Amino acid sequence: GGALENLVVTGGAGFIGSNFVHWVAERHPEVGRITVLDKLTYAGNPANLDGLPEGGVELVVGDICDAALVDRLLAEADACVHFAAESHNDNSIADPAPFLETNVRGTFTLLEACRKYDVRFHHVSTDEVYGDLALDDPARFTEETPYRPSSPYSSTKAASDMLVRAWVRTYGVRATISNCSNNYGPYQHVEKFIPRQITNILCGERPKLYGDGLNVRDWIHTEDHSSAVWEILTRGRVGETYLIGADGERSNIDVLRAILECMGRDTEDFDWVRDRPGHDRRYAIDPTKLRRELGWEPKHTDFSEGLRDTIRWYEEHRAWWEPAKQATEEKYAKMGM
Ligand code: NAD
Ligand code: TDX
Repeated sequence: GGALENLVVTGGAGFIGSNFVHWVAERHPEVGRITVLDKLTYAGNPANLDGLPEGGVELVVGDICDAALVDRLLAEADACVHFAAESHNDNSIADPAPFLETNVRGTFTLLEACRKYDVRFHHVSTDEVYGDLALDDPARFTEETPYRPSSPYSSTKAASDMLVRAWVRTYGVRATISNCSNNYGPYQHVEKFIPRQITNILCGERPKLYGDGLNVRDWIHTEDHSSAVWEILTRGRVGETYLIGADGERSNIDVLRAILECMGRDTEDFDWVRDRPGHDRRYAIDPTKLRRELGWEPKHTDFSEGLRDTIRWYEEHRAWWEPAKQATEEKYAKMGM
């Protein structure tokens, strides 16, 4: 395809989107301009975009459901990478409405503008669209696995994936989709599992483990997610779906004990709390297609090292996460979690 002179990144002030903007701005100066479109919900923070190379990145504060704004930004874009979403399962159980709005109607609004201006579109999605696997099932998810989402969050992500596929087939929109496993790394909101436990310990609170703690997540460092999205955006085949994962399956209790150990705490020093309703048991990604077709390889293959660096990042960035901590824990307290 043509040069990427103007890249629009939705949700670029959130966890994965901001990591992606840093990754691109630092490694691909040939991308002339990056326009971040972000509503700055509770999950978005303009500070996530601090420290970027001068001049190349502009933050537009706005909603992906605002058709006039989206039309104006995409009229000038070569490509759009779509990270913006309501992203947290527990919030979707407490109040699903914003998930329908942002994840479904927001994606529809972007697709309509990409259709109008023939903008290359990359849709960032999740492995959760495939539902869950049993702990003893040797299978992993592939691009052929049927959709079977469990939560309000994952069902709205599944719906958005379906819209993208339909816009490709019906209107010839030049789009790709990626479904990635659980990310960890810097700038992740304190509502999510790993940052919540690290910051609980740093606040003198006990970590909180749901259910029996045996649920399995397939962890990938967010920097490896960024490199995979870049490969798909620049070299992937239009109309295709690529699964992104880095062979990082681990039970929640193992991850929690690794955090406790790394922070010099007793590995039993945590609370068991009530389980998430509908809690998916296990996710696992088979990333063969991405590796074979695009030659992608993860760099962060040592989970304990990635976890140690992440713990250090939260230790050194208290001012970044402290303002969100109390409100997050109040939300959890209301849910009994
Ligand atoms: P996040 O919640 O940290 O960030 C989401 C960002 O989107 C925030 O900056 C928020 O302000 C913005 N946003 C929300 N609604 C918006 C709207 N209506 N208009 C404009 N901006 C809006 O989420 P994240 O964890 O960085 O996830 C990013 C994407 O990656 C999501 O699409 C998510 O489904 C997907 N994903 C996440 C993971 C994970 O482990 N976190 C794994 C796979 C896929
Ligand atoms: O305090 C907690 N205790 C706990 O045991 C929290 C917050 C979570 N958990 C468990 C639930 C999950 O089994 O840890 C696991 C991970 O939980 P989350 O961080 O909420 O992630 P998950 O529900 O797996 O979804 C994440 O990965 C897929 C992202 O939030 C999604 O956006 C992404 O699509």
